[in-house]
Amino acid sequence: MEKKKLRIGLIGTGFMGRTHSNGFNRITNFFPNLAYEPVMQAVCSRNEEKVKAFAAQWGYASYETDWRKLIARDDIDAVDICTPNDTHAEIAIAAAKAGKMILCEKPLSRTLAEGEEMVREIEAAGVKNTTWYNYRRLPAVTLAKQIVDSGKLGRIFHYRANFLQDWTISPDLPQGGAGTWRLDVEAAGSGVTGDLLAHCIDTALWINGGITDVSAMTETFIKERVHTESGQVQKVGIDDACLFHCHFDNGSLGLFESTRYARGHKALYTFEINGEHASLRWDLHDLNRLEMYDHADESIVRGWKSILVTDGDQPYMDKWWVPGLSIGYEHSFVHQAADFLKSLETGEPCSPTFREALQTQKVCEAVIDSAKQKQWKDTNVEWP
Ligand code: 4PW
Repeated sequence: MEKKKLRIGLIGTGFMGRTHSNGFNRITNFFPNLAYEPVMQAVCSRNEEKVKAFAAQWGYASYETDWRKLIARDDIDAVDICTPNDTHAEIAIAAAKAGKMILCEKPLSRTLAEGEEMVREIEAAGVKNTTWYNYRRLPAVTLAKQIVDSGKLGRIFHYRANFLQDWTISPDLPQGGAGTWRLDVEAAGSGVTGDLLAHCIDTALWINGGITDVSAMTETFIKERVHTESGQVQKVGIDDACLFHCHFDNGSLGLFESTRYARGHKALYTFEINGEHASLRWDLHDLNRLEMYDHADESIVRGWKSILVTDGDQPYMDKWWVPGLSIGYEHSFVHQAADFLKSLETGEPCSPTFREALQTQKVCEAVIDSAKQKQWKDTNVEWP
């Protein structure tokens, strides 16, 4: 059967441009039953020499140096936004007005107001949309969701998550520009809250449901940095570290921590869920393993068991190798791209939609406000 084509226009050729391109490139070989196939139609970035090389390396048929031109093209069906956060709203809204489907890198936006405008415009245009919260699509994380949904844990009491890094400890690191835009509040919107905790919040909402209110503290350890473009010393506006606790709709308590100042940790994302009958825990550094403690086990063998998620009947694993052989970080993007194509076939939304990603923005904004005002804040999350 001849496949229908989804012609992709990718904007941004940084780290995320590579992960998404790799995702699209691998779909057809590993998900052969999908009715749609991605076509690497065009890639866009301001630097012509770089974008030309990127197009050749990743198999794009053409390139642009102005995103408006890419959006105006008739031969693009879906726009994939991999640019810094300060450009998401403008590009997404223009793409929606041009009738394109949109895939947007996380976080959806810098602020809640920006995200709300995006959701309004995208929903008014009626275009298909999704936000890349890739960690959901790691097989062990999806398995954790399936186990919680099955009711095996019973009533949930606790959800805790960490996302720890150490790459910004040096005061000599500049803010702004390629590579360090995440340190510039103008470009990023926030620090670890939007960049790292947003992942933890997205996974938590998906697995454990709505978050009602939060109490947070943030810290900016390095107060001034040189701006890459102006060369001037500027005040640092981002949160270097953030800790918050919260209530979930289901009555459980949440505890979240993120920092870029945990020496020795590069990208340590972990979560643990404690229920009445069982607990689960997961660690990105051992991403195919899900640990589970089941109180229903016979007492003499009761303990934490380690599930290596590689069997064909576990999530996504019928697509890859044979039981016992692992996949990695990059496959979470392959899975999200494949799920997006599948959603074109079924007509179902591809979660997290912009509206779902907006709920994560609500939590992020409440966290930042709570830390600033030293007060508990309601999130007004609507979940599901
Ligand atoms: O989205 C996050 C990034 O901005 C990532 O998952 C890890 O932390 C890797 O880079 C940053």
